[in-house]
Amino acid sequence: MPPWYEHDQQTNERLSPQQGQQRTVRRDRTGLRGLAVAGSAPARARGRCPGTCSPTRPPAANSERTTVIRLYLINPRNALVGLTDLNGSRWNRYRVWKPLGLLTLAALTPPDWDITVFDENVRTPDYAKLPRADLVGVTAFTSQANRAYQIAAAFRDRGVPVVMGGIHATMCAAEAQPRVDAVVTGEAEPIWAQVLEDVRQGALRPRYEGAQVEMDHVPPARHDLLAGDYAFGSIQTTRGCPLNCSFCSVTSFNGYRYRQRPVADVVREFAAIPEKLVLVVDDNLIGTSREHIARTKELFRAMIKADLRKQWIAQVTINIADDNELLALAAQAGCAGVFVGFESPTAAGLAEVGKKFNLVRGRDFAAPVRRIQRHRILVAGSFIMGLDTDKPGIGERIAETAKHYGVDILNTLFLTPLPGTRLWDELGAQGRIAADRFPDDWKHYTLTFPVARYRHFSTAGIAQEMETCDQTFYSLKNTLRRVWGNLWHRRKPLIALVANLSYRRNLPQSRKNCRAFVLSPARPGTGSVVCAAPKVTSSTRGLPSACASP
Ligand code: B12
Ligand code: SF4
Repeated sequence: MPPWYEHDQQTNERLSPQQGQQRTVRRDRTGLRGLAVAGSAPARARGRCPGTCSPTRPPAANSERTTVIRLYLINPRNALVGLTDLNGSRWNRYRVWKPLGLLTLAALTPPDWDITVFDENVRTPDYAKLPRADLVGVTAFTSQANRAYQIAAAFRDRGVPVVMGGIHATMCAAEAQPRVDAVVTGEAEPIWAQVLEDVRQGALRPRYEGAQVEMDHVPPARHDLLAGDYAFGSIQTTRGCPLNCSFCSVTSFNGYRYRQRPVADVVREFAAIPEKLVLVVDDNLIGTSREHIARTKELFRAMIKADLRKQWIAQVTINIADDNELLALAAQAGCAGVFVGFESPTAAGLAEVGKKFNLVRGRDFAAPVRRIQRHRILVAGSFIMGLDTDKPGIGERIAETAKHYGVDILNTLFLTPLPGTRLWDELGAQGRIAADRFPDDWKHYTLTFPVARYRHFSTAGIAQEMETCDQTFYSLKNTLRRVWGNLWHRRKPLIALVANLSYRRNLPQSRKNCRAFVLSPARPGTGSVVCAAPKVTSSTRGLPSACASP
């Protein structure tokens, strides 16, 4: 045991086996509660290493004991969820989702850490009034990066070390590095315990690299930590995707190999989720090969046997419609809806984004959509607008195609170069990333702003196409017709109604934001690129898929 750790005489409690130490926290010389960290603000003020060199040890003198090591895990608010105005409408409870990454991180944290998870999409606390934390962990999608940096700065100013992880920190580690005390890249399962141990030792390093884990190493998330504010709980049953579509970061983050959690683990965790509605966050729940589908059936059978009494929604490939037994099992296991990424109404568009799976089948998706719906499962369709092959009129075309397919909900998003994707590299090389004042512009990377230079559209032109698409699909007449259809076929009419109404309700604000973006001053195009995707490590396996990501 390092000399600056002492026995907790108050409780005489032993730490978890993983940790094998006592629950103690030092006070540093400034009297601030918290552990000294290389590169943290007070450490720098005392002339220590700025955080890029080897670990710094805290002084042993003046140690004091307390019984709690306090960890705050924070999901920064993002503009997109901000749109949903939680207080404005109860329906919007259905549009905020638990940050599963943080709940997983919490599950990986030894029990002697006192964990609080803050989801700013629900409410933002006054951090200054909270008890002082010993460590802050912040996550971020790219669109949340600015807010994540603000949070980090506020805590670091008060001498609290901040660790950042998740997709943005992984793809833009060089950008994040100077703004936090430590960056954790990739999946955190193999490395988080080490980070915490280093914090205890006052020896936090600036960079930790996670790795793609076998799925029996993924612990059940701490669903107990965020309860009450959400309509949906969430769970993950697989990671990875073999396809690497041009616009998507899943393959560069989670790898090509489709990894499935043991069925028993999933069923046990499902049962522990307090909410009746659950989002299965997998990028493709059913997978693409025969083996994947056999495992999914096994999972559904186990869920039915466990009598979970949950309704859940998930992202799947359209091939779910090819297997009637799979559909029947899904419905019996509680499937209320599926997200399917159709991506483009044209074959050329599918080829452009690399969605070969949809293309190879080269079919009209109306019949498969109907087959899914016959099992009283809702279908949400996702399309991308702004492909090089898209021509003026694309807004109307997407809306009409979605109507023809008969989807219950439509989500159309602008083609957006997310860091770490092939699209990012391609558009970057062609000088076509228009919103590139980073990190400030990351707030526009919600896929709801036209941040690129589109081949056949001006920025205003493509924004207009999006308005046309939304107004056509979500016109009052079309919405009522859809919801009436749901009611008539007894296909989750309440969920369909809530989803359609909350989409409609948020459209004006969305439109306003988009117009403001279009009218903002011309962007100089600095091209300051500090993001690079990590190398994908697993080998390619399986067929291309067709999920709804992002
Ligand atoms: C569920 C999901 C959502 C949910 C969000 C739920 C939530 N509150 O988190 C919803 C539907 C709301 C959503 C919305 C969007 N999403 Co989304 N989403 C996902 C999805 C499918 C799963 C995320 C998840 O829960 N994974 C499971 C957990 C366990 O994994 P994880 O979060 O990666 O966490 C692990 C590590 O990253 C790490 N980690 C994470 N945080 C931290 C923090 C610290 C301190 C440390 C040490 C480690 C660490 O530890 C965890 C365990 O290994 C991912 C794809 C994917 N496979 O990840 C896309 C994904 C994250 N989404 C994406 C996008 C683009 C969006 C949208 C912009 C799209 C849109 N307009 O609809 C919005 C933006 C929302 C926003 N916040 O700004 C992109 C993000 C790319 C990027 N660079 O930002 C992804 C990667 C999909 C893609 N195709 O590229 N999404
Ligand atoms: S969009 Fe879906 S199919 Fe394509 S790479 Fe991403 S997760 Fe895989």
